[in-house]
Amino acid sequence: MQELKLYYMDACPYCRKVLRYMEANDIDGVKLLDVDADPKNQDELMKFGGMDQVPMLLIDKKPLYESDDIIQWFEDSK
Ligand SMILES: N[C@@H](CCC(=O)N[C@@H](CS)C(=O)NCC(=O)O)C(=O)O
Repeated sequence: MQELKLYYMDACPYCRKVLRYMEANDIDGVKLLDVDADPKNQDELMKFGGMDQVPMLLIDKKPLYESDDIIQWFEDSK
């Protein structure tokens, strides 16, 4: 089973789009990490992704940016 973590911010419309998609499609098993709520999450975003942009889905320590690509990845994983 893959380890999945979504780095996001509440105020980010692209993040909300991904979160809405996940809710509508009953996708669970993804750890949600708010980068504004905890500086540790922001540090991890930079450590694993290298780019200060959310949303970022970390798939077994591999970063995937771009909300549309993240949604497509979930679609392909169905
Ligand atoms: N095209 C990207 C846009 C993501 C984006 O612009 N995210 C903003 C927050 S809403 C961000 O992280 N901005 C910080 C930055 O670009 O440095 C997507 O669809 O995921």
